[in-house]
Amino acid sequence: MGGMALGGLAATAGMPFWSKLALAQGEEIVPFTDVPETFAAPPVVPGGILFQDTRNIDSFYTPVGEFYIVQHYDQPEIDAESYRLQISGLVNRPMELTLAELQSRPKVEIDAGFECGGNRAAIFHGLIGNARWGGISLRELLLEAGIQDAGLEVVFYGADAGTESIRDQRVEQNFGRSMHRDDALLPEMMLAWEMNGEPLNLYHGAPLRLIAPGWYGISNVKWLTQIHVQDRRYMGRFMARDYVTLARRDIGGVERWEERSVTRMRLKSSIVRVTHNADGHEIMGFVLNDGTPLSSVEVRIDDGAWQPAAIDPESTQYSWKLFRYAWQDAQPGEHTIVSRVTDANGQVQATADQMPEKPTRWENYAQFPRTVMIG
Ligand SMILES: Nc1nc2c(c(=O)[nH]1)N[C@H]1C(S)=C(S)[C@@H](COP(=O)(O)O)O[C@H]1N2
Ligand SMILES: [Mo]
Repeated sequence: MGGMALGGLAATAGMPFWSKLALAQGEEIVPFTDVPETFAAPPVVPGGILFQDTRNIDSFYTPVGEFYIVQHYDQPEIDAESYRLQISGLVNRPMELTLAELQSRPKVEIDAGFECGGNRAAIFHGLIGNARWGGISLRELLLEAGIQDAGLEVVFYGADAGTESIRDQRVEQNFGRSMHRDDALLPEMMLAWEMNGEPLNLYHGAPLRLIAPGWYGISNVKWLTQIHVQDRRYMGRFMARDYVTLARRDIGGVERWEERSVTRMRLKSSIVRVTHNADGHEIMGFVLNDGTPLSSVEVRIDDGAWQPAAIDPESTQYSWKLFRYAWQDAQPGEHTIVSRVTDANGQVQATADQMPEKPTRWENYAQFPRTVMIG
């Protein structure tokens, strides 16, 4: 599975690992007692936000119609025929490319899962999805354009715009995000026009978006129309003011309030569903992180010991990793269940108590205890 170290994880033989995910006959979902009975994911509506009902996750690739949707301005409808991607700034060969010209370059495909940096417990972490993206290498395009040595920052602008205020000045501004050139030149960064084998739809950024594998959703600029290379930091709202995590951290031995742009995903797992059939109970969940190999995912029931869960072997470096755990001899009554993931660097998913003091809503990666009722 994509070079991941998975020491200690149970292997499964026979049936494809996730063939059990879709409910088999006689299998039922065990109700979480922490989910209100009225809780339901909203329908897809133009301009709206969509989150997944994570209890329904039953496939490695999230169906396009269930993949969460977030944007901060409108959803611009771009005519694919007249579409141009502009590459400007500190490049030797500025370019304006049609979709056909982009698509004539060597195609790359990558599995990438991501979550909104504002994902949260109140919606059971439903701002997540995992898809197979098809497009071209950003690195190859930047090299073709001749990115100059002085070009330290690569800015990605979307076609969507809104009014922004800075002090008392109000201006019309496009959505924008940026990356240091070293990040933009990473081989996994891509410009995608395809999602799960289908042309990108309006909601997910048609005709072209940035896919930054291992980064929070915010970095994956939809409706991409311009890539601009400059010699200094880009200070737009979504880099410098919004999606900025304020957290109390040790900065070289001094405790300070650090303000950091939301970029790479932090190590996180969560249980999303419990099922029951003739063989017993099964707990499942997902892991998202920055692509660092994992060493284990574990599940704990009530005050029991941490038990290893099995990771879907379909997982790849930047995909989400679904996991499952066979819960033997579940006793009737209410139980608290929680998961934690450990990466190959020995980093362990934090408990809520171990999280830094973090008054902003971004980056909710703490262990997430759930409660279920066994009948
Ligand atoms: N152009 C543009 N791209 C954007 C946004 C946006 O508002 N405008 N929102 C970002 C945020 S906050 C998230 S979480 C992801 C969501 O991508 P999705 O809707 O395809 O799931 O898109 C990102 N890309
Ligand atoms: Mo987001």
